[in-house]
Amino acid sequence: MGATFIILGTSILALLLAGYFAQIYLPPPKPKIVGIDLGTTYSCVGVYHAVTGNADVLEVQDGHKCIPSIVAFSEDGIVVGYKALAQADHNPKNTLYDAKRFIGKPHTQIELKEAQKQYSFKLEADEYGMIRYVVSVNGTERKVTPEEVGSILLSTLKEAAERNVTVPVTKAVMSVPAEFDDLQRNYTRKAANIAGLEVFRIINEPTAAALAYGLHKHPSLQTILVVDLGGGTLDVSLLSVQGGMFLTQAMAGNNRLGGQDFNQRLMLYLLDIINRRYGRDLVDKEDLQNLRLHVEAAKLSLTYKDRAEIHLPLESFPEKTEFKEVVTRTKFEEINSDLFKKVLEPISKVLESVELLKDDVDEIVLVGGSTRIPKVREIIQTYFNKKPNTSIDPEAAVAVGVSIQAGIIGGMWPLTVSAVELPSRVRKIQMS
Ligand SMILES: *[C@@H]1O[C@H](CO)[C@@H](O)[C@H](O)[C@H]1NC(C)=O
Ligand SMILES: *[C@@H]1O[C@H](CO)[C@@H](O)[C@H](O)[C@H]1NC(C)=O
Ligand SMILES: *[C@@H]1O[C@H](CO)[C@@H](O)[C@H](O)[C@H]1NC(C)=O
Ligand SMILES: CC(=O)N[C@H]1CO[C@H](CO)[C@@H](O)[C@@H]1O
Repeated sequence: MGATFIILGTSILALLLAGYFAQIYLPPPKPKIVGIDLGTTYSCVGVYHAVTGNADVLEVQDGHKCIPSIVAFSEDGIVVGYKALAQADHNPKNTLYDAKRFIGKPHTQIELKEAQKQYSFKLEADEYGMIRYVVSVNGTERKVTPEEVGSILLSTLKEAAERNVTVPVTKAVMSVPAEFDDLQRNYTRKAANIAGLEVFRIINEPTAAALAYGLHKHPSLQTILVVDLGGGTLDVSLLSVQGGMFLTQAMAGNNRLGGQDFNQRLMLYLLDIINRRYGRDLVDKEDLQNLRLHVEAAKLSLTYKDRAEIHLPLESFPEKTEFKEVVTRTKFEEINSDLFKKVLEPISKVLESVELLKDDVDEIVLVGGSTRIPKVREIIQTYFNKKPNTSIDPEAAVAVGVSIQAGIIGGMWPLTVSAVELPSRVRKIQMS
């Protein structure tokens, strides 16, 4: 026994020393596996750097780190991300998005009809209820599966990673929503395979967010609440973590609450002012689109400023009326106050469903662009009487976490066991 221990001890020491000298004398190893967050609205790729100990989210397109999850079929070929977004207005029928909502998910005819109402592209279902987009380019019709759309996005991310690490990238760890079932996970894997990527592991997005904050390293049992408020959906997950083992305890959400709704409130507020000021409704499509862009910009700047000025010409009004209005943060919060409060509903629901109290939550992790809104943070902080974890850009947190997991699995992180997710059978509670 004793001898075995000694031999083991020496070999670990030798391993450590080898690692130590390797770090000093060898060039840093190339990341072997990339981390990919294939999101509903944005997609990102990251790598873990053993030397700096950081996970970097990589630049994908024209200085942008994450790209919109949009693929368009056009007369110029297939365009992706910001390029697809730029041509969307002129090619709405062939500009495809929301593939993550359809991937690996059978739809009934009624569900298909409901979904079709929301989109300007054409959808159909195959004999198993699997969704396909129907595009028509260069005079020919073509059917495109959600996993093909995913694979085109993944190819773009793969190429960006290859530009960065300057070696071929063929292996990935990916994140998916916690509520994805086996079929949705399999189709996500299929999308990666089409793009020439082998998926080493699929982890849940809330787990990835917790990993980004290093919460897997805490020695004792931790209860972590992950709040993900994006463009159109709110997802709340309660996780238990101990010794790198993650268990999803409860999930709740609202798939009709997010940044778009806050924009819509501001839009209606401004349209009302326009109506009262000029005595007529703004109905011109281009003016409305222009106002929408200004609303989004105003919302973003109200995150770090007290007031935002909206200033745009209304081309459809006599003599190109110059519309000017100052929106204060207080006003923005007032017109959205009922929506902001709704963020707490799924939070209290998950706590209730596992009979935990607010004080039982050790860490709160915020994910998704809309959690940058100061009032949203304040409401969550007041509810728990505890500061949420926000030091990582909430839009990159999942990508950072999935890249850390990729780094661990790729052996970039010696002597650290990778995070393991225990199978969980909890169902997500939908709020409305
Ligand atoms: C449409 O035709 C053009 C010209 O032949 C070609 O470059 C483009 O790739 C085609 N578009 C698609 C989506 O196949
Ligand atoms: C790779 O990405 C990192 C993080 O964005 C950046 O600092 C680095 O310069 C990139 N390297 C190359 C070769 O593009
Ligand atoms: C998913 O893929 C795995 C491995 O290929 C397979 O064992 C499993 O049956 C698949 N599940 C579903 C629901 O398709
Ligand atoms: C408010 C805050 O930053 N809380 C925690 C965030 O996560 C780290 C762990 O990485 C904790 O140490 C912080 O206290």
